[in-house]
Amino acid sequence: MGTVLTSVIGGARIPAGPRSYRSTDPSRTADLVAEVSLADAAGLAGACRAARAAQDAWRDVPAPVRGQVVASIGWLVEANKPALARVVAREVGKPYAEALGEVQEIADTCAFFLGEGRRLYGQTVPSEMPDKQLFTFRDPVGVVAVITAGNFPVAVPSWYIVPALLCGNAVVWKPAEYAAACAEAFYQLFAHAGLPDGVLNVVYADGPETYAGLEQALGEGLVDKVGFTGSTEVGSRIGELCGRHLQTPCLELGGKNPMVVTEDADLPLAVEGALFSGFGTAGQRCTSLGTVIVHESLHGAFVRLLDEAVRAAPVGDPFEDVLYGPLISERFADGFEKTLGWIRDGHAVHGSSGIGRITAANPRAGFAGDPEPGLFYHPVIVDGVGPGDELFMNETFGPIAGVAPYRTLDEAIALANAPGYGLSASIYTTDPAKVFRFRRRISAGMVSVNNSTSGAEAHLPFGGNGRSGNGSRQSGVWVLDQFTRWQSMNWDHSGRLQKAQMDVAEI
Ligand code: UN1
Repeated sequence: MGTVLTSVIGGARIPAGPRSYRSTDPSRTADLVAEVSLADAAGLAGACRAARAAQDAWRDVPAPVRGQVVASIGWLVEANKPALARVVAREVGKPYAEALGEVQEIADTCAFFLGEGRRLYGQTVPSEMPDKQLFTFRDPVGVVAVITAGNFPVAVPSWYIVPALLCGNAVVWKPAEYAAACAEAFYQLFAHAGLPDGVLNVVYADGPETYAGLEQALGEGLVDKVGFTGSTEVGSRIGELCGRHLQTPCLELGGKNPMVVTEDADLPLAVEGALFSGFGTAGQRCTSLGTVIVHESLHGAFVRLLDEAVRAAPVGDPFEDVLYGPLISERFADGFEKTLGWIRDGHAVHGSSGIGRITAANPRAGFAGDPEPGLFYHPVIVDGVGPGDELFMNETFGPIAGVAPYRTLDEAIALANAPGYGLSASIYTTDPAKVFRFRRRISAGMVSVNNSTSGAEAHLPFGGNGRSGNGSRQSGVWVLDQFTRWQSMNWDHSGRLQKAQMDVAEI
């Protein structure tokens, strides 16, 4: 590659610092995709200062005009869809077809918020006094700090950045360093859409420096809203930090997303859904399936069919027609090794010719003889998990799914709620009464009926409860409440001093 990517602050590249990160291709880890210079805490705080300076003018740009900028971003993304998807598939190992879908999600988000520029409605509200009018206005919060993971390296950032900009905020974005090439390609498209300098800043940094920089920026009053997508552990630290500064961040954290299969379900459809939700994207979505909770009458047949489907699923080169590719980076592979360590004796393990890294007989097409096998893992089904197991209770982020049998629907719902996450949940059933009981009693921000736990559309509220977040919702009109604050105004044109609660009009 030769060049080292550096952070963009106030429209200018900052000089490369002493520390850097090498982002490699997870399909062949010897191949460098991007080398990125890591900023320190002061760099992140400096970016927040630049954002603060730029926001003043950006907030005055009329919202419909900001909407036009968002529209331009959407067109640029559409026009560069294959190129951006290739970077995503290469750097984080996502199958190319899924990577195209991910890029489409940015364009969809832009299409939605283009219209919102002309609809950033306030209200006119009647007053209790005559000749007095009340109004509400949405105002930008100011500077938004966005910290994102690399499993959706371009779509998830767009869920924050596009509406934040549309609402008149300036943004400091800290992408995952192991998805730096994706971040750079994404930034280039935004930069060509006519954003003024400093309105979107990109800071490449590692976790500890990001936390320290955020602490400094919050202390100096340079950040007004934090948006974070990542692990529950880091999210709770960020939540604590924001709380000290009286801020409520937007937190989109882990999931242990259950799928309940009732006795009347369409079994092949449920198996197909479990295959996609559990093993698609190598299980590396926050919405990926955690545990399938199957009625005891179908349990044996379900495990057999899922096992067959998983064994038949192609795993390998993300540019081939595969169900999933490698894990995203060494860090994700290390995390998954830990998960595999949780599988204790006493559980029936199905799913493939082995547990762990795929080395011999590597299924990647066209890479034969490659000395570096890549971060490919066998799919694993663990039957008979329950609330006593780490695997049942915690997010795994890898190609693994647990299975637990149940007798009554209420028992299934209790099992589904037991891990205490609350992002997405799915039920396969043909009985509407079960659908509505499940919907009411499950703790989940998103419920699917006869569909995968993953695959939310870009204009529905996205977010979770419990260990999955702090109740904030992204996407659609709901996210406007994250990136704007309501201001009320009363205007008295009576020519007298009318006092609220004291001068109520008589009839
Ligand atoms: C995530 O993994 O952080 O619903 C987001 C889905 C995707 C987004 C997942 N549209 O599966």
